[in-house]
Amino acid sequence: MKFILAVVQHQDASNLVAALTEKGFRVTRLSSQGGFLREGNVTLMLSVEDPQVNVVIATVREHCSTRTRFVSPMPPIAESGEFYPPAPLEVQVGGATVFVLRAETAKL
Ligand code: 2BA
Repeated sequence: MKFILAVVQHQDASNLVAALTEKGFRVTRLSSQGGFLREGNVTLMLSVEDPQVNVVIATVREHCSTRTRFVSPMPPIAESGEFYPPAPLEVQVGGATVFVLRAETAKL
């Protein structure tokens, strides 16, 4: 048994959950937020048998795209009368960040 946590982008989450559910997986969807961009993302939790891990990962790969985001760094403290706007920083987000952990399931 494995426990899978997949951090995905909002834009991909609904299609991914639908695809996983169609394949018979039970999924829990949590609203989460990335520490770096401070933007909302979605964390999916699944508990699956070992041979199913690759099926889940393939489904995630199929539905999650890489996207480019631009982050504006804080401007430096300007000297009097001078202003140098910092160049936006380009960041690649996704497709997905997936963690696979050994697990035991107990349903109470
Ligand atoms: P964020 O923390 O908001 O990160 C968004 C994207 O910013 C990351 O995309 C990565 O490209 C970049 N990034 C993150 N930290 C950085 C840093 N210190 N310096 C430069 N660039 C940085 P992804 O790697 O695709 O991650 C997407 C989201 O997945 C993350 O959102 C976070 O919520 C989660 N995540 C990624 N790696 C994780 C990890 N090791 N542990 C827990 N959550 C993780």
